[in-house]
Amino acid sequence: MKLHKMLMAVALCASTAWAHPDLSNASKYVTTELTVSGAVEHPLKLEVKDLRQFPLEQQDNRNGVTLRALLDRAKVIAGNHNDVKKMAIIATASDGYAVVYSWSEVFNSPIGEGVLIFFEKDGKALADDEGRIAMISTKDLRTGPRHVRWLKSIEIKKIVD
Ligand SMILES: Nc1nc2c(c(=O)[nH]1)N[C@H]1C(S)=C(S)[C@@H](COP(=O)(O)O)O[C@H]1N2
Ligand SMILES: [Mo]
Repeated sequence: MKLHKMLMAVALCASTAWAHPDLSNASKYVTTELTVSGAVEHPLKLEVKDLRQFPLEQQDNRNGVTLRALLDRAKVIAGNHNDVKKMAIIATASDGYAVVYSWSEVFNSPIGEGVLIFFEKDGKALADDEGRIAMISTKDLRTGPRHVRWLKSIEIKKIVD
């Protein structure tokens, strides 16, 4: 194999490994607490027992709370009327995986209704491959990419001046 082809093969393997969750080490990534921080009036630190205090939402076989409900509680800080439209919501997992939503997507599009932070599947606590707290956007065309296992934090950030 020529060198550049070999390097390309190595790069491809590496990116594939990064794209897929490292399920063989799942137990070391398990999270039990979720923080909500950034541009909010009330930063939150929530364990599953705290998440249960929110209105429970069931979608398919998952039980949890909507991202909307959490952000309503945390109260996004908007200096002026147009600030929210410049905001991103970043959900990060303990293995470094992260996905982004826009404020408008969550609060002013049908996608928002399906963005679920969940802690039960089929009535049972999440297993180590997701647990104990995870997130999914059930209305995405492909739900794999924004299925965040081992959810650790949600940060709200104004990303445009
Ligand atoms: N924490 C974490 N979650 C993750 C990933 C990851 O690397 N780390 N990979 C994502 C990707 S790219 C896909 S396709 C799905 C694969 O699993 P699923 O199809 O069961 O959702 O997990 C997603 N969730
Ligand atoms: Mo993926």
